[in-house]
Amino acid sequence: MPLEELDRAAEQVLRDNDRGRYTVPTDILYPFQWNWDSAFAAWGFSRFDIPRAWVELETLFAAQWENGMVPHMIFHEAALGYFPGPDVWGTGREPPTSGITQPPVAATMVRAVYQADPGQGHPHADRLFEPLLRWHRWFMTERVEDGMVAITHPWETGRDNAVDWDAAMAAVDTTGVAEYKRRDLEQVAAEQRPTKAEYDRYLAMVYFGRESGWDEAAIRERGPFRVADVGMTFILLRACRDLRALADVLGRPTEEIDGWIAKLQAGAGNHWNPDGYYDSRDLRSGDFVGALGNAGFLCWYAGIDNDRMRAHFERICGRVRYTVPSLDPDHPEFDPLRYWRGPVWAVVNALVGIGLAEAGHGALADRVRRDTRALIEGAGFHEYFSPTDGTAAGGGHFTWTAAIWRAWASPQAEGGI
Ligand code: 9WN
Repeated sequence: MPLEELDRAAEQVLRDNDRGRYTVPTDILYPFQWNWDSAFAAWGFSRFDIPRAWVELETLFAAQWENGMVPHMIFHEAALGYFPGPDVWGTGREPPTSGITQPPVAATMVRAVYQADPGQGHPHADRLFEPLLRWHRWFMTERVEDGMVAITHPWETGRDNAVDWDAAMAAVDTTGVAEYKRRDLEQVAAEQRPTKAEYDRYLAMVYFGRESGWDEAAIRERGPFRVADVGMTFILLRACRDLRALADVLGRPTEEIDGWIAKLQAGAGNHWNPDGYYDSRDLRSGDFVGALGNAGFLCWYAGIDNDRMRAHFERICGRVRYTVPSLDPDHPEFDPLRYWRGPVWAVVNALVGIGLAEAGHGALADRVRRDTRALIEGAGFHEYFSPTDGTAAGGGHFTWTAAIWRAWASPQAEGGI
């Protein structure tokens, strides 16, 4: 498809998945609002419909909990395409939501949408500032341990079945998990999705949260799973920097945010695996998980340059046709088509590419952008792609892949935030 037609086609995907005040990631497979998908959708909309971009972000924050948490899913209407639905989560909210969060890219995307037209954006950014601050404060008080972001469920990371969680997941007891019917397997081939053993554990963690009344203290003390995710730490650090920039333009105080930035910056050092790369850590055992992947390569996006990470990145560039694989191809578990254990995801590519460009690694940044463009040109707006040969996988007509095309990968986009 010619490049200008891809711009129009991307816009069409966003329009087709638009449900009025929020956008579904894709029809049927993901029929609700997802937190970080929505923030990326807003960034995509900002390239051709700024008012709609603000609506997307405002709908997301309307579902914020009193404690500041912004849920990972919001069930605006009943839909059969997804399991586990609202009854399984049992959060007792209206509209119903899940009880966990997702990567906090929203502050960064609020800043991006604001920059698309500061005059128009000012009142919106002003209204969203306090909710963003409260969400970040929730992370800092409930979740940040030794400067690293703790997750209580793999779904919080957006990288559901990444190798990072394998060891901690193995310890999760599934005895209370009864039979259930997965809906995802009606849409996508089983070998491209998480396994049943993984799903049993995802559910055991949801049941624990529900039984605790989604009480953070109980989950922290007795929950079955607690891992410090290198991706979440880098994303929150970057988001705090963008929130600080918003505070500046909005004339708000910055001291509290400065304190968070300092804490997370120091915490990034605790993610450094002595084997020479940024890594996640099991907080119950203190062990590094031993997985280098696209989340670790968010260091530049977080404002941290590192020669050894650059050397790893260059090695991986030589190993795959399309960057950035979600797992190091030299890792024994690398699988080019299984979800977050190898495939390329356009959203993470955009963040890695932006970070590389900002750090002055122009050639590597160009490589990531070129590869993302080639994948979408070759296979369309799919959920994810094989880094080996560009095969499209997962769901099609996918919101965030279309959004990334419009906002960053298209030759018409500027390649920054
Ligand atoms: C669980 C919607 C979401 C993304 C995640 C991706 C996948 C859900 C699932 O889809 O997760 O939240 O059922 O697999 O891993 O990053 O937000 O696109």
